[in-house]
Amino acid sequence: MISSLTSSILLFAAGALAHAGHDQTPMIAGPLQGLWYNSLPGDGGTQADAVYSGIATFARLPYYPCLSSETERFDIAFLGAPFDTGTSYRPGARFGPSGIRQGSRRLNLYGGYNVPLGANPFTSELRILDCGDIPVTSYDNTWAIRQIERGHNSLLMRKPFTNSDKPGQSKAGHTLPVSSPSAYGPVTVIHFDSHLDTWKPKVFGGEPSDVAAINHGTYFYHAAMEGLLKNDTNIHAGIRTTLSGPSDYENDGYCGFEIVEAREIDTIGTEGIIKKIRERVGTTNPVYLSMDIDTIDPAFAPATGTPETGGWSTREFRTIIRGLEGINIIGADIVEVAPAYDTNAELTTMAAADVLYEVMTLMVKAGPLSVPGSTSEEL
Ligand SMILES: *[C@@H]1O[C@H](CO)[C@@H](O)[C@H](O)[C@H]1NC(C)=O
Ligand SMILES: [Mn+2]
Repeated sequence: MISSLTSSILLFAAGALAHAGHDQTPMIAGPLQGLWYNSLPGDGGTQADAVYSGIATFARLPYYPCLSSETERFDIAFLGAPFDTGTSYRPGARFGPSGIRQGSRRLNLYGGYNVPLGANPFTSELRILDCGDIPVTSYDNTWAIRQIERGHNSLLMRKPFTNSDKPGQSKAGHTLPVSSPSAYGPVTVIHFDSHLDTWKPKVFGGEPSDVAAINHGTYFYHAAMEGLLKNDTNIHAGIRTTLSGPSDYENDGYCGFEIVEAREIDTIGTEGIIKKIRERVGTTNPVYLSMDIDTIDPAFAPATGTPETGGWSTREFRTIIRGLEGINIIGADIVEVAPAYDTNAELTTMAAADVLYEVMTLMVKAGPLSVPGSTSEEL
């Protein structure tokens, strides 16, 4: 067989060699076990080649296009929503899901054990899938939000794989609180971002139409007005945006949020920030964790829609996320990763993947979710 000795992609037609009459080519039967050489426990159980080869799923987890079947079950699902037509500055986050998958390749290079959290999220009993992406139109934001909402609901309503009397958990887009009345009733939100995202539409240039009023700076305002957030339990952290004026902060409080400024890390450190968040959200409220990659300083994560200098390092952000252990996290997202602005070294997509790895480890350690309205425990 002819093949280049550098990286290449070949196109095969099945049976091509047989038809060409290469009788001397030895036939290899079975699943070609002899070619596989990497079978680390953290490798998703289905792949056995190098982490840099093969088709990218999140952390090389098994892929199933979950929206193609209403019955496919999981315990934790990764689901992309490639969408960037509600953005105010740099577009490009439609490539975020595929970029983060690429940035996640080496997560289980050595097996995936998370040292500071003392757990391996890849070797638990839970069924963890990459469910692919929701099909999202780039031509009509109203339709796009409907697609994202339906995609989320389809996954959220499924019975989990491990324990079928309990609801699933999903990682999805920033839009979950705005678009889906939660299966849990009003939720508590921990929002990591340099921006408030509770802006009234008029502040954020969204006055011309109802469609313009719903954008990446106003969705939490709409979520609060729709009663999707549990007032006085929500918190932003990493904030360092400029404002239209001090009234933006008043409106933010009206929307039910407390604010932790990015610069507070200089005085209270990561521990102080973790303490503030934990005190605000408690351990019993169902918590939705929404993370904008622009929480991290552009020195570490430049590829984002609205970069703001003066942010946390990737290390500091990961430490803060790990500090959320014990909080009742029911879902999480990471948004605003726009890989076209990244460095060749994939700084931003790696940072996003690593942050999700911390959240995934927290979810695995927490085990299956408790059920809203069920026999056990509070909510
Ligand atoms: C949320 O709580 C704050 C503080 O108690 C209050 O000022 C605000 O009006 C409440 N917001 C809503 C939408 O009820
Ligand atoms: Mn932001």
